[in-house]
Amino acid sequence: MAGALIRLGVRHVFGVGGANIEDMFLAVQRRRPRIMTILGKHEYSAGAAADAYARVTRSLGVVMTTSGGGAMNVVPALAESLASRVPVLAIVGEPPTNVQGLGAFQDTSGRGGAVDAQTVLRGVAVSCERATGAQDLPALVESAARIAVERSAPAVILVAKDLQQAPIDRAGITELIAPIKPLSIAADPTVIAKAGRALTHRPVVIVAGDEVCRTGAQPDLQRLASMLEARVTVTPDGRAAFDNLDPRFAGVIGAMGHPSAAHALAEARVCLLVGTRLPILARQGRESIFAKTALVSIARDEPFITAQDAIHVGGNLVANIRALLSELEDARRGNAQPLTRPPTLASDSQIFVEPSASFGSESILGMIERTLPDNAVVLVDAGNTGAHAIHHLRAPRCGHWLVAMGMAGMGYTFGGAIGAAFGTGGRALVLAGDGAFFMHGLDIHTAVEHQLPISYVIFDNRAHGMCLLRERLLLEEEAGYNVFRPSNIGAGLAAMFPGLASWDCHSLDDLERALSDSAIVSGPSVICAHLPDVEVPPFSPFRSALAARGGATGSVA
Ligand SMILES: Cc1ncc(C[n+]2csc(CCOP(=O)(O)OP(=O)(O)O)c2C)c(N)n1
Repeated sequence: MAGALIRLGVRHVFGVGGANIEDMFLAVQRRRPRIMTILGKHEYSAGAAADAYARVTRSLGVVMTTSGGGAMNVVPALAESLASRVPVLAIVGEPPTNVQGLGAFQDTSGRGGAVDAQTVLRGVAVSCERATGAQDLPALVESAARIAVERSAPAVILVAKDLQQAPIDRAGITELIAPIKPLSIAADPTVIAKAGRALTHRPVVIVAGDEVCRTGAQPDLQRLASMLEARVTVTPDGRAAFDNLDPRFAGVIGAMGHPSAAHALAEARVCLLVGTRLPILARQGRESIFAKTALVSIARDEPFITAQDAIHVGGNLVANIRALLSELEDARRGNAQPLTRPPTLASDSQIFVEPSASFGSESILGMIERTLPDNAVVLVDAGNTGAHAIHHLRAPRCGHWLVAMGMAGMGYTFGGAIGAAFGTGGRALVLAGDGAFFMHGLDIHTAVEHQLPISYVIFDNRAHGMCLLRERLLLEEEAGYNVFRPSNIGAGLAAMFPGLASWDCHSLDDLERALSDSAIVSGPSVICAHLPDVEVPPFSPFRSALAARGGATGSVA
């Protein structure tokens, strides 16, 4: 099985060991440095690492867990991978066959009243196979990997301990037949032609999503935007789909978005969705505009919204953008008169507001942005912190922007950063709230262990900030469970992990010093920003509630 992983091109496997998966861990570790395991502190984080590794390398992520608690802990990570369409292979151990259903330790065989891991994991994967014989195990790994990559989703194999230990006939193992690639379904040329005709109207606004980044379609999107003379907006998780400094860039669309993106959409006659299904956070507040604009979509899956005469070009994104480009080029050549009129590019002054002087999320992110390497991976966690980052921080120009929008599970960034750092070899930046840190932050230990280049910034507002604001602004009654006593996360981590560079910051001066000191740290570092208030982030439900009360933006006492 470890050999099959090597043949598949897998170099890092993430997981947590245990009695029913230890043989598999050993088999992988024996093959170092061709392949190695990275021990996570929780199976959710190991799964998130595999998920982020797959997103940044555009290849397969692998996670391994034991049965029982290990198998159950990986569920939320696979759920994120399924909802966000990320190819992950999970290899999950099971107790020896002869004791399954007979009170075996961590029994998840579904026999004798035991929990059935296959039933549970089927709900968060496109395939979940239980191995029945040792000889077929390498083939099982390869076929599950093929399903995961081709369908861009998680696949699981359950392997009993005795099968992991059984000798097999090596001569009987077949080599991997063909390299595995995502399924590439060519679009119907008549649909491409129809899309081309719809796109002759002006102005066009593009809404670009995360699939653009995941398939490396940015250069093709750039060409498409120029050809259509379109303004480009991005979804919250698709910030790296288009150069944020390009004059065509009109900002983020949806609940955490910018007025400039809403204006570009309102002005458009045609809206072209590229690599997004437009989930609710990407369309919130703009539903009525989408309903009356001609809609063309080009993405693997159909959009969640419908409009009259909407056109969907499904299948392989890059191939389909290229087909559309040549269709548009042909149409342009066939027309003596140019079909387009020059775009009127509105000023982007509404996109990026100058950071305010006070010590708040906006000014902190402004300062961080100036230190961000162009090729960094930015990982944005849930809550107010996520909303602020999505609104205020530019995506690095040739880096990655990861937001676990599938499940929006707090704490994804801590495991995710481990996978991102191994996947790219470059710097990862984690932006997370104190609540997210308390959930999964101890995977910083993994970064310390491997001296990974990860910069953690924890926004400590002593609360589950977003939930507190929901109470105050939307429920209009505070039940008193979302506020925490103060803590010193920076000092705490420095004491806990000898040698870890870590700061507690209470002002912009503190932050400036910490950022400049952290610039020379090659491994992990932590900055905990102690926010004076729970701020109201740029999140439309909160802003609307405030406006309805006639209140100002900022913080709510
Ligand atoms: C795993 C999980 N549980 C619960 C939630 C619901 N939730 C959304 S935001 C939030 C609070 C986030 O607090 P924190 O990480 O401190 O960030 P802040 O909002 O304060 O910036 C919660 C509990 C979630 N998104 N994920």
